[in-house]
Amino acid sequence: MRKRLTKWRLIPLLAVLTLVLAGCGEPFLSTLQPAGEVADIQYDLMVLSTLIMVVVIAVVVVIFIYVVLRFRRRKGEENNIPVQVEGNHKLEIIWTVIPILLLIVLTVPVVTATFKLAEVDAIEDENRKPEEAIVVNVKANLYWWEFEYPDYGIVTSQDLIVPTDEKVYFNLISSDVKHSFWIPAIGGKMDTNTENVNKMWLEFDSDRMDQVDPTGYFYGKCAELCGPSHGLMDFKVKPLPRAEFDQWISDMEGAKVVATSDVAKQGEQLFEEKGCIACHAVSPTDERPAAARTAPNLATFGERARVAGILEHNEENVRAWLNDPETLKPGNKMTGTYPKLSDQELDALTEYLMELKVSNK
Ligand code: HEC
Ligand SMILES: [Cu+2]
Repeated sequence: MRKRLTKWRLIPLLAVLTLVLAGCGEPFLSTLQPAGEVADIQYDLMVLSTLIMVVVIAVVVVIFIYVVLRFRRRKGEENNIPVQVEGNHKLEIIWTVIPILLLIVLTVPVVTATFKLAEVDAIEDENRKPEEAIVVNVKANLYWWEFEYPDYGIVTSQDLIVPTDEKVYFNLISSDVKHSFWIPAIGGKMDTNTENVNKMWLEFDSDRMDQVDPTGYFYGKCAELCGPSHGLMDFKVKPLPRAEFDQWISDMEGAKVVATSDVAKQGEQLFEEKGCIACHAVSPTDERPAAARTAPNLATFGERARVAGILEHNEENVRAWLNDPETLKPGNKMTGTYPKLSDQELDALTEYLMELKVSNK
């Protein structure tokens, strides 16, 4: 009786685990709720392989239980030696052929999908029309992301903006160590390396754009352990219908950010005096080569989903970040590169940064 009770004690533990794991199922961050063609293909492969595994395990367990019960030592038969079998052709053929068949069932769709997902010739295609299939150069850095649109000569960071219902092609590189580009609900992941360019495509299905979070974003992640703040290396993805995307592109192309209020003007001046401008561009048409762009482009900072990819986007958090980035993101590359800021300087810089927007003007 006691023993039985001990076993029941596991139930609350399992219940808590269920609750906690249920939190992993947000539709803007879940591989199990695909929202595009690539994610669909990857999801189907997962379901297929899981099904095969479950069937194999079930069959093995059933046979195992049957054998244990059927051939157990019975009372009064302790000294019986059962028939000793050495080799059985029929059985051996069966348990060799079945795995081969299962592997074929698994291989055909996997290989087909692999080739399909690797179709990126369009990136090099001279006749490619950017208005039909866009290319984004992704540069991963400790611990932030840059997105360059080479067709339009514009650069942004942390928030990836893409059109829906068409293939979006990605060139992936890293500026320091190996990272990995992953948008769980849309597809991936693929490594970003320093020594070569990896290529992939994704598609954002407009029918499933209701899966975004309340502010209109899917969540992206670094999926390769890269340092102490790897878990904080997030980015956000906003899919827009083509017309709105085109509008965003033309806003970006024509963006001329000017500080309006006096405090913001002061902030703008501090931005130069404190050396922020040496790392951060504030114009989306940043013409420096990729290697020279060592910090997030801040042209759209005022309309970002997050501060530094992780904090809720409000003035308090901008201040907190500028005051002490190290506590918020250990090991980041901004810590200690500028003198300690006074309260008044923090206010001015925050006001200036929050005014950096390209749309609605
Ligand atoms: C040595 C280069 C460097 C200097 C100087 C620098 N930063 Fe940064 N900054 C970075 C890097 C790198 C990041 C990305 C950190 C991360 O997320 O890991 C960053 C992140 C930020 C962010 C968050 C960006 C986002 O998209 O959410 C803001 C805001 C910012 N810096 C403002 C400033 C201001 C204001 C100054 C001047 C007082 C400054 N930075 C000085 C390199 C620099
Ligand atoms: Cu990482």
